[in-house]
Amino acid sequence: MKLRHILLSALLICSLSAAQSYGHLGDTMLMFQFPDHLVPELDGDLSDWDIVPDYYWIRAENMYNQFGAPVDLSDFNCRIAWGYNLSENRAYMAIWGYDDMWHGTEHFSVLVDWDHSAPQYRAFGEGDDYEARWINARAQKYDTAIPGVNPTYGHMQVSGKRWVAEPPWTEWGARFVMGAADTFEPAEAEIEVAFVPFNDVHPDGPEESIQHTFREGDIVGIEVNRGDKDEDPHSYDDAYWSCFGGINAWRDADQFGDYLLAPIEDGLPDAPTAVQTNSWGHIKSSF
Ligand SMILES: [Ca+2]
Ligand SMILES: [Ca+2]
Ligand SMILES: [Ca+2]
Ligand SMILES: [Ca+2]
Repeated sequence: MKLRHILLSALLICSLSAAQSYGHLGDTMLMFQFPDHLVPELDGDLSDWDIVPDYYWIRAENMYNQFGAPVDLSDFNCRIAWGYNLSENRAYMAIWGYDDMWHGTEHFSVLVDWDHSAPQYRAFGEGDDYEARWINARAQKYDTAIPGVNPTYGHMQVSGKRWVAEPPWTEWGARFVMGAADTFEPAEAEIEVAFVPFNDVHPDGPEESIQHTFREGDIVGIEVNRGDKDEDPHSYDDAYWSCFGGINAWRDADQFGDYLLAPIEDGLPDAPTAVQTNSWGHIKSSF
């Protein structure tokens, strides 16, 4: 009994110190709970996100620029929301974005740590074998680029763990509402992605990996970054926008923000709109 007491005390101290060292940044945001009949269709049309209240969205004017340029919504503008569905155990993300000069090397980096566990998840400096096993394993960096004038440019990828960015583990739809990538002209786009959450992504595939299970009230770690390079495709110039402003979030998951998995909102519609007839259930049945 005494030993058990000592072990429990040690466990509590460990978990408390882990919570302190892995604590995330900024105010806790909410992740919208989609009821089964309102899960969004992944078609790059965000009208099915109109039911998500304002306070779920992060907007460009509240984002952080790591290179110091002031907010100028005519230079870069966006809004980002997250949701989840318990039956499908999927996370959903919506991005609306505008850039006055959108070209082929600009993409959104979507960083997730579902069990809030990983201080470092990439670029370990421990050799190729270690990197192959652990890069993007305990947290993930998804890079999302919409097909542009050059259609081969569009992609959804996770470095070193290609399978997890492919269906059925990641599904996405995106479209340019105005303009196109690669043109260096003004463009406006909408992106929707659904993620199967993992706590450990193994290089050999889903059978060797560990899925995460969403529960209402849990907290997950998330960051979204988007560099605005404008004239110079090789440089971020003076703008690298992020939702929470953590330095090196591309490598360190303790630099993410927190999202709380919210309960279902009151007053949602009883039935989906016509546009939502082709959602996850249909997509999944094809695998
Ligand atoms: Ca949609
Ligand atoms: Ca710009
Ligand atoms: Ca994790
Ligand atoms: Ca740009």
